[in-house]
Amino acid sequence: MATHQESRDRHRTVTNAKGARLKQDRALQTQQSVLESAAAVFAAKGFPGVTILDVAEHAGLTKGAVYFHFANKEALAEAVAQEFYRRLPLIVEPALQLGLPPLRTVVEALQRTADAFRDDRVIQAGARLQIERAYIGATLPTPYADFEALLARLLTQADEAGELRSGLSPEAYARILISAFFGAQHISWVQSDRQDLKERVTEIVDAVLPGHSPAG
Ligand code: LUB
Repeated sequence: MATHQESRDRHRTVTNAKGARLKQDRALQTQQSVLESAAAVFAAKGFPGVTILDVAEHAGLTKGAVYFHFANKEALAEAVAQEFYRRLPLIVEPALQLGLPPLRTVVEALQRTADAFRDDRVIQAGARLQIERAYIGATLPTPYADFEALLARLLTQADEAGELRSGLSPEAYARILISAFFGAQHISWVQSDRQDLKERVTEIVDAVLPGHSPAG
């Protein structure tokens, strides 16, 4: 059921541009809060077990308020997955600005991503929704491809700087790192709610990229 506020949002006569903008800002804030709540409950319970009522209660809204912004649970899953893929490069971006040598940049990017998997519900939900994609009647983005391409780009720079020690291609390193990262975050989720993920990622980069630290 729509609240009175939403009915007003929908049917109000626009009296001036500022008022309209404030309404729009509030609607966007509510939509964002519904998305964050959906992420929290998807991350905790998984797509099949979640109801729109769970999302509404988590957000402190009515079911109608959730339906005002998202047509159904599938639309919510799609929006959360899209936000997951919007955020991944934003998490890596600051690591690229540090002016580190290419291989150290890769390590920094993976460590920041590990922190986000530990702390960010949208990231956790995105990973869980992708493993549950067969049960979701919506089109989720293709998993792994973008992050693998991002790693391959950084590793190509490392290769050009002579930092890759073995004869493996940057693309092979990217495949190995994404496989290891994905496995580590999954096992760490199951075993410790990802509390030990950063240590696991440090182990991975030390083993796979022994040249990443000056001492290595
Ligand atoms: C990332 C997942 C989980 C890969 O890129 C993706 O599609 C990913 C989907 O389940 O982790 C590692 C960053």
